[in-house]
Amino acid sequence: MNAVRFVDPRSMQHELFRELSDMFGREVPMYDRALAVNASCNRAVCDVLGAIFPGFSISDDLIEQTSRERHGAIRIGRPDEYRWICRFFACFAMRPHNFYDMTSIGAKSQPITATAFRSTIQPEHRVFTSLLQTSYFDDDMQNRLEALLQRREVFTPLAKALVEKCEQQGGLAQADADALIREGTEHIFKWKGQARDPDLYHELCANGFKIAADIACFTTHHLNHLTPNTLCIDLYTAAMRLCMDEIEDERFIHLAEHAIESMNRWMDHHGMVLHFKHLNADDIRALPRVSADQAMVARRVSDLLGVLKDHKADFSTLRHNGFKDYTEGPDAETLVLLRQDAYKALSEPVEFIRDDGTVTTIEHTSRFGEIEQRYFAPTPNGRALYDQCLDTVNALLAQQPDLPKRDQDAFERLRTDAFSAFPDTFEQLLGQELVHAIYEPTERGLAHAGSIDTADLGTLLKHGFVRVEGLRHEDFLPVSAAGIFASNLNQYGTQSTATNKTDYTRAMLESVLDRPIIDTIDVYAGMEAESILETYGALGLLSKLPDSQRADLERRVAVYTAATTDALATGSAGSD
Ligand code: OOG
Ligand code: NI
Repeated sequence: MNAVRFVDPRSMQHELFRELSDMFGREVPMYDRALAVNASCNRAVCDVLGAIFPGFSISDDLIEQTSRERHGAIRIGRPDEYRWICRFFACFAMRPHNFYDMTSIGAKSQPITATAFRSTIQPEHRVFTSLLQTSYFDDDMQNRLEALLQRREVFTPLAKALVEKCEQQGGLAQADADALIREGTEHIFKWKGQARDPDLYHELCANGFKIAADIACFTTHHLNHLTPNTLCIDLYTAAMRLCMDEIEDERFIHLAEHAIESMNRWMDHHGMVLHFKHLNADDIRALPRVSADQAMVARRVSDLLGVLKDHKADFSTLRHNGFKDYTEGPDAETLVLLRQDAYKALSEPVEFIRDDGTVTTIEHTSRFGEIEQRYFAPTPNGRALYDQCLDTVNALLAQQPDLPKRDQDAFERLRTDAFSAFPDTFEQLLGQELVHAIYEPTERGLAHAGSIDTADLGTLLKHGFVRVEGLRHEDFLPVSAAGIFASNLNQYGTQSTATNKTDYTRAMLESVLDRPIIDTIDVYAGMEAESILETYGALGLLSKLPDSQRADLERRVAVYTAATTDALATGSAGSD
């Protein structure tokens, strides 16, 4: 039998995202303009990094690769559609990670539960995928929503056949892979600008359920944002505000210099390895580190301003609804999780077709322009500390909700104070067990293998027998996602109108998916434990490890292995 060559599912994934990005650029010109601004800002950041780390240089192509790493989001209406989307992503080696319950987060609640599809190991792309929970509504509304959703068919017979073929064969040949990606860009994720039932639409919006209107009244799922990666989010947001005519040159220069000075304070070799996953970590570690010279920073900012003026001309013809008031996440020097910002959802005309064939055009807002910068993955302790600091910020903000808009600098000071419980450097974060990392033996360690007399990781690091690299946070945050929903819908949150309230659980979403959802706490902890055991093994130190510690590490590896292999076993296509 002739073996068919299957395309590597990870290259299919990159291709899918490249195509989605092109599609989104054609659909939303603001997105393309924002990508250009991001590229110019990332170039400026890399030039400054070249001065801080003499010898560091990076080509425009590599910057483009680093900037490309993205996530997107779609909102799905029916459980059967949700299962199809899960099977679709499995063809691209993307599996459900984490359960996000938006139904019970206080004032920000939405009738949504969600998961994110991504690769488990070294993920580059993710799609936050929501499912509308119709049981959140009273019986009458539930029936109307379900009846309307029942009338659409987003997955074409071709898309279904290709997904099934991929599952049966264990992969797809090039022509089939291309065809499946085309199904994505031409149907599943495409904005058609068409919807049904304007009366239901108005009723849902008037009652605060814009999110349900955005899902149920449309004939496809439409991608609502695609988020590129910035190397300095504060620089990017200042640049976007300038291009969108929200701030003057002077203010841009102030914000940009401030952003770069901040980066100059915290960016060390660990931060560099974290931000440049495409580069060789050893090459980065070998670079010297000096401090940025202020005059050089000022010159680079002034050059960037010149470039941005050209971009600004391209923005002048575009309608938009402004930039979000503040960046979600921790302050700029708390190096955990992620920070996100966005230009707000655009108002776009949608043709609503009534059953009698008459057409009404309504301005709908759902597609927005997000950006993100990712940091270290927190341990459960780190996450708890983050939640505590964020609660403090939110309590203070509740007393003066207009602060970020009125006085951005004062808001940033407030947030920096609230997050001061976090230490400043990766090494301190690691020392306090607030972030996850992976370890490996060094050449020096291997040369001493067998004669090392301590199994204490801190001491091994100090003696240069072991090196450590922080794990990047690869997921979302329920609270930040809720912030994104709220600001883009211009509606804060909703309450369930059902007579009998449902408790939405992860098991319920798993049964919709017909496969387990991977809990990434297990993944980060498991990767860390595995690297520690391998390091001890290579250094001949396993026997020096106290029994209880070894058992704990082995348990973490077992949980991680079980979670990831389970997810692979159920549903066959693709692999990491
Ligand atoms: C998803 C919002 C979640 C994020 O970055 O937190 C998200 C949506 O608006 O559909 O993408
Ligand atoms: Ni997002």
